[in-house]
Parts: sequence; structure tokens; C-alpha cells
Amino acid sequence: MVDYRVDNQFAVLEINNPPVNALSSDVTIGLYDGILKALQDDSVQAVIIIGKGKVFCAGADITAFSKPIKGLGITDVGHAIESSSKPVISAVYGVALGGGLEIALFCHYRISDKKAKFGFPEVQLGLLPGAEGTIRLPRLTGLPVAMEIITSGRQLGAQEAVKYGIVDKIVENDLLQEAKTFATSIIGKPLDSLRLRTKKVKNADLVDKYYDDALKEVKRKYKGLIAPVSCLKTIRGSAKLPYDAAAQLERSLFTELITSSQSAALRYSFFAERSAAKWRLPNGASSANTKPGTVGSAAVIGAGTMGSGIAVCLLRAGIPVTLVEQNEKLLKAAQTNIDQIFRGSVQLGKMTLEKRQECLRMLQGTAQLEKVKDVDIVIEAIFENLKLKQEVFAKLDKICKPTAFLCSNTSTLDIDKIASATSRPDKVAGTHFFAPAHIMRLVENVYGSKTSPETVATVMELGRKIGKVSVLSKTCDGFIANRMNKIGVEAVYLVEEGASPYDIDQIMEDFGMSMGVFKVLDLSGLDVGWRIRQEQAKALGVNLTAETKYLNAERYCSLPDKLYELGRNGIKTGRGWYRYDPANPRKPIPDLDVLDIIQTHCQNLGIKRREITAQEVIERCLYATINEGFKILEENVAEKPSDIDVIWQYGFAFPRYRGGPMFYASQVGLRKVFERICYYHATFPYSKHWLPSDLLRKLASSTDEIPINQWMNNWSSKL
Ligand code: TC6
Repeated sequence: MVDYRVDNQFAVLEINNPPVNALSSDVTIGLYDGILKALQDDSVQAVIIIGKGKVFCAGADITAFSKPIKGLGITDVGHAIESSSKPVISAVYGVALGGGLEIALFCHYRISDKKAKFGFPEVQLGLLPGAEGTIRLPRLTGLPVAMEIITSGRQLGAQEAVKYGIVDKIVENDLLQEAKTFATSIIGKPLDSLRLRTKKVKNADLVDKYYDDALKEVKRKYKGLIAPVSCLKTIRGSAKLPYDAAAQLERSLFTELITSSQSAALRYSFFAERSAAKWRLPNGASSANTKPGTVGSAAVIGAGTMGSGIAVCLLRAGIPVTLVEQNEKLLKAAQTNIDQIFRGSVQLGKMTLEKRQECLRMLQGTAQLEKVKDVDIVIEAIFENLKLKQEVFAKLDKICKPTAFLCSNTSTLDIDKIASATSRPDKVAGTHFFAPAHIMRLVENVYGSKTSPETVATVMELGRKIGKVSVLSKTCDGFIANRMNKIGVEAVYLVEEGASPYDIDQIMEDFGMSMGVFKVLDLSGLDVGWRIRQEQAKALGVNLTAETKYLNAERYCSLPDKLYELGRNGIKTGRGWYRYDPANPRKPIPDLDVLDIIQTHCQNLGIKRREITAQEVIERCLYATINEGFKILEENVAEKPSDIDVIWQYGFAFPRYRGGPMFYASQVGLRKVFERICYYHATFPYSKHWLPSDLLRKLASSTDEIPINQWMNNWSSKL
């Protein structure tokens, strides 16, 4: 795990723990033993710590956090390094993160490759840098910089690291050779002043002011998260307390965090995201045994907001795009829109001017579908209508080369029905982007009954290439994301029963959702839902009125229709569930008129309103969603619960520190969740989404709580 060798006057300790040289107990033991060996070897004048493979060290082994601690800690190794009488130099390339950076900070010197990155990402795991990082970094960088770096978890480039004294020298050539040259230049120099433990924190007397300012910022930026606040407390300790007492405070706050539900959820989320890329189909094909096809060029059909956003994603990743619209006027508008997005990125410093020009050069607009004949992949993003899509796919099938993949950005429609319009259903898949496509990181890739493993591998790989988080779903009505989301449905019922929309939004925001559902409805426009409901009613031959209480044997609430009919379409008309001041249209204002409309609606229908608790709001909105999530698992629409949670985090801004609805259910306890679902099913028999899932019933009947990663082992459809 740590290769030890002596090369002339240098002991080289090479961390060798693929893939990212995490500090497992074998690595810490190896480093500790290596330092002792080097100290005992008279021929050794200096010690170099370096990493084998792509990185120096990605920090503590995150998989070990949920197991009992064994072996030596990072601080034990660190103290051995720092107190060494021979100079210890860390040579960093790739990344030095978390415990990896802490090891580097215990060294007397740090040199790095120019592309190396440094950081303390522990907050993103609900933790703090618990191997004295919060006490040592302020001694190098000063308090405000340390506060910002540690609470944000961001990565610093090598130049910035030099600026703050984290790196002593950036080197150009072979890192180990440079480390030896560097070591030769410092052998024999005194080490005392290089031991961070002995350094004073600059401007320690101002720490309370720095702390108060940083706390305000952290509470605003990282609402609901406890780890950034704990980081600030220990950094304050570094300035106020003697070193060992500050280290003691850091240890106790780290212990609190590591046992917190937030950290459990964030660590789960870290692995959930990576696991989404590892897909497996029911026929055994998987990411491990399937090669993706090549995507060197793409076409996007439909240049509306969605199509333009998708084109931006492809262009940014260096994939030339042929953008197809019905006429030149629409094309021109789309091209202007796309350029505006690029200009915005340049203004924000996220893109260079040259890159913008390169992207624009790779974009070709056309009104002729025939122009897509040579592309490797087509993504269709036209109006959500099956017949229209089938027509387009039939044409594409004739025009495109036989190897081309044909994808649809549909958010609900059956991929099998779309594929049936072609002679190549194996090459048809869904690539459901979320709006705005150039910003939202999620792509829900959808396979149909005939989609080939190669096509699945291709769309999953394309997602990775364009910087998205891709999750795989089997085709069904609404796929994972839209099928599962019952928050809006239950929220409207709750309003009818007695809750105020403003209270519901506040309760869900306090839970951690970034925006309440009624604000979201106003943002997307009440006309969208109204049109869908009208279509559904038309298909059933029903005429919807203000008195409609049931539709297709399901409970129906006509309040949203009423608002729409009063011209309250949401932000775009200045009024919806909220009202909006034209001077500040982004700020929703609760509206007494809406409360009157609700009151009148209930009086007319003879609904007796009642007091509704925050607990009921959470249960009704989330448990209904969770129940559907279990049905999605039962039907193999999602392969594993963590895929569902990734969709919720990236598609619906579900708080990452709660893991996602499925992880949240596992923390509440499946038996409790199941009992409440049964209760609501008995209370609301006309809402099909309360019919309890069989998988949930089975898991809840177990005497022991089954961990989330074992739910699917316990599921067989033959109950
Ligand atoms: C800490 O240090 C606390 C210290 C105080 C203690 C008292 N442990 O992301 P990738 C796995 S807390 C275990 O796909 P990339 C990852 O799961 C830690 N495993 O690659 C994946 O496994 P798979 C603070 C880890 O090139 C594989 O490595 N450090 C760890 O896109 C490749 O990962 C962090 O939070 C780990 N620490 O990015 C750093 N890290 O192949 C977390 C990764 O089986 N890591 N794995 O799926 C990262 O940010 C990124 O992984 C990366 C590499 C930038 C290192």
C-alpha cells in the first residue's frame, strides 16, 4: 500500500492504493512505518512522499467511515512526519484532497505539478477536515482564506495554492526527479519554523469578527447544512486555543459530524452518483461488458428552449451540432439564443472567447432534415406529441446512416412506441434533459424493450462526456422522474383540505427543498398543467368543470384550473399561486386573493377545511412519492434505489444532505413509512398513488431494518 525505497540519500514513500490512493489503514500504517524506517537509516537525508498512479491522495477512505476505526489515524502519521528530524517533502500531482492535503500540510515542504489541485472537500460529505486541517490551514493562509476554503470545499489550482503558501514550488518536469533536486537544496536547513504547529495564527485577535462574517455567509449559502458551521467553530478554536486544545475541539466536532444523519446522507450521495454510471440491464448487459458507439457529431431536431440548451451542452463538449428547425426565422432566433448563453458564460469567466468562437463554428443551422444524414447521433426535442415524434423518427430512420443512434428528449412518452416508427428500434433511446438543459446536470436516459446494450452504453457515455450525471430508466409513463413526483398532486389536495399554499411551500423549503412546489408551478406556468388535464379529460370524453371531484376514478381538484381561467398563469402573467411585482418578478408575494379563491372553491364544493400540521404536509408530499419510488423499483424501471435518489437530487433539487426520497425513507424507517402509507390509503381511497407498494410491504415486514443497498436482493416479483 506504501512502497518504500531508498534512492541515494532519499527515502521515497510511494502511496500505492488505486484508484485514488485513499488513506486506508494499510496506507497510514505504511506511511508511519516508512517514516520510522527513514529516520533509522543513516544514509537517508530527506524523505519524499509521492503517489503512484493518477493522483497524490484523495483523502481518507470514505468507505471506511461507516466501519469501526482500526489502525493508525492520519494525525498519528502526521505527527510522525512533522516531528521528523529529517526533512519530509510531499510531491503532489493530480489531487491532494482532504486527509491527503492534511498529510501534505504535516510535511515540511510541498512541491507540485502545475496541474495539481488542492482542497478540503470534507464539507461535501457533511464532515470537517478532522486531521488537524482546520488548525493548520489558518496558520498558513490566515483566517478568512482558511474559512472560505474549508467551508466551500472547493479545489484550488497550483498557482492559487502557491499564493496562499500551501505549495512552496511548482515544478515543470518529472515530479520525483524535481522532488529530489528540491530536497538536495534544503538538506541541512533548520526545520523548526516549517512545523505548522509552532506557527502563530495571523490576526488571531480579529477571529470573532471573521467568524461572525463567515457565519452569516455560510448560513446564507449552505442553508440547513451543519458541517460548514462546525468548520467555522474549529477554525475559531485554532485562533483562540492552544494547539492541542484546538485539536481536541476539532476531534470532538468531527465525531459529532461523522455520526450525523447529514453526513450519512452525503456519503451515500457521493457513492450513489458514481454508482449511477454503473448500469445493468435485466438481460445481464452492463457498463462493465458493453462498449459505447462513437459520437463524433450530432444533430438536434427542434431548436426551442430545450433543443438549444441541448445543442449548447454538445458544443461545449466539442461535438459538432447540426440544428434543425422548420424555418430560417426560428433558426436565427435559436442561434441568437445559443450565442447569448455562450456570451453569458464568457462574462462569468466560465468560457474563453476563443472557446465561444470555436463552439459557434461547430454549430450548423438548417431547415432541411436531410442535412443530418451523416451524424452519429440525433436528439429530437420537438413538441411532446407521440404522433409528431413518430413522424419525425420515421423520416430520420430513412435519412440517417444505418449506424446512427436516434434519441428522443421526451419526458414521458413510451420509447417503444417512438422506436416502432423506425426499422432500427435497437438504436432508439430516450435522452431526457431537464430544463434549462445547459444548466441542469441530470440526463435521464431511457431504454425500450428493443434498445440494444450498445445504444444504452452510448447515451450513458455521451452524458458523461458532456458533463452530465446520467441515470438509466426503463421506459414507462413518465419514466422515473415524472412518474414518481407526487408532491404537486398532494400539495393541491392539502390546499383544498385546509392548508395554505404559502405554508406548504415554507414547510417544504424548511425541509430542504430549494423551492416550494407552488413557486415551481408559477415558474413553469399554470397553463402547462391545464393543457395536460384538458387533454386527459378529452381522451376520457369528460368535460371538466369547477365541480369536478373525480376523473377516471381518481380524486380531482379543480383549483389550479380555476386560477388558470382567471388569467393567473404564474410569473409570466404577474399572478399565479403568488403575485409578482413587475419591478422584482423573481420574488413571489403571497396573495390574499388566492386565499379567497380557495375559500370560495371549498364553500361551493361543501369541503370542510381543517388544521393541517407540518408533519402531515411532509408525509403526504413525500410518502406518496416514496411509495411510487418503490413501485418503480418493483417494476425494474429503476435498477436500484440510489439511481432514484440521484434523479431527485439533480432533477428536483432534493436536499443532498437528506440523500433523496428513498434514502430518507430508509432513515425514517420502512415500517413507519409503510404504516403511514396504509393509513393514507385507507383515508384517500380515490388516490391510486396511496395503494401500498408490494416491495415496500415486503421490506417493512422484516423484523430487522434492511439497509438500502440490500433492498433489491430481497425483491422477487413472485411474492
Ligand atoms: C477525509 O479525507 C477526512 C479526513 C479526516 C479524517 C479524520 N475514498 O470520482 P471518481 C473512489 S474525507 C474511497 O469516479 P475521478 C470512487 O468511489 C475524504 N474511495 O474519479 C470511485 O470508485 P469506483 C475527502 C474513493 O477521477 C473511484 O475512487 N476526500 C475516494 O472523477 C474513482 O473516483 C474527498 O472527498 C475516497 N476518498 O475523481 C475526495 N475518492 O470506481 C473524494 C474516490 O468504484 N473524491 N473514491 O466507482 C473525489 O473528489 C474524486 O473521486 C477524485 C477523482 C477527484 C479524487
